[in-house]
Amino acid sequence: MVANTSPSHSTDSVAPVAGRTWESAEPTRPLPAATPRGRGRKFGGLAALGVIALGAAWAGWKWNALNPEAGALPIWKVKVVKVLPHDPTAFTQGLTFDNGVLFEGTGRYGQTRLKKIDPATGRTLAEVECDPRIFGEGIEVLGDDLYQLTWQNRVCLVYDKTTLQPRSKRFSYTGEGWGLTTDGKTLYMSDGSSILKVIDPADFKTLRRVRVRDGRRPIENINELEYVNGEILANVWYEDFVARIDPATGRVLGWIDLRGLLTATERPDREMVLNGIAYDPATKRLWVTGKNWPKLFQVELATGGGR
Ligand SMILES: [Ca+2]
Repeated sequence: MVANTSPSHSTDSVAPVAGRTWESAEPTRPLPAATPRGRGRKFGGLAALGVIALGAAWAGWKWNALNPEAGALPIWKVKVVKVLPHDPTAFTQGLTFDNGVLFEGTGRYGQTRLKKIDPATGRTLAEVECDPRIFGEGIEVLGDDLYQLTWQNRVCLVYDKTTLQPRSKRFSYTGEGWGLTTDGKTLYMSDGSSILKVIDPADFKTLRRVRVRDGRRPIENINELEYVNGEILANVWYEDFVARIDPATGRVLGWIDLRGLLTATERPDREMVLNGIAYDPATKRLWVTGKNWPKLFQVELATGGGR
């Protein structure tokens, strides 16, 4: 299908948010600490070393320390049940299951698409191109609607889940849109920070927020989401570990180790991150994939959660 460029679906009317909002106060994509250059004139050698050490520690804590194996929480390995083909041009931002079909939403301006996939074969059943002015993010099906977040367009588009055609209704929000899932009543949305927002699907108002924490440590860059049996599974940007989160408190209950699903040859680009989790509660099937991955995996958790 052709891209929808009709004025009724324009994203231009969404006004930018003025002022400092609660969301904008969140460190959505913090930059690493600047590398100190040269020798500071105001500091002695020891003081400069201390500043460097503190900066390095902060940067490491922020960026390199998502190391569940060094923590106290249980880690689950997975068993691959089935390997399906996945479109390597799909910059996967959302994956979900509804009524026998996998739904996938992709991102990037001019390349954002929605598709239906046969979970038995990986075959594409239907596909539409979205408005080229949006950068698609997380998707979720609730009732007859398919919700699609956008990265920085600050709008959630709503589609007919059967035809994948856009509806007239849409919602604006502040901040970025990353992942989306549902418990069947409310939506859960991530924005790249450690915050999960609980959203009323009727008006997209935020009902409450929880901060995702492993112990005392906030987990930033929460990405694609999937509600599974009272928990939320969450991709973490650039990580191959999926967090199991208590949606009531944000507490991380454990981690799922998905390292090694693709070989280094199959995954030559650092941006080919794991991003996409879908679950069918009726058959307990769980699928995962990633951005531009050539494969879609049906997996099951290995028993235990031991170390
Ligand atoms: Ca999902």
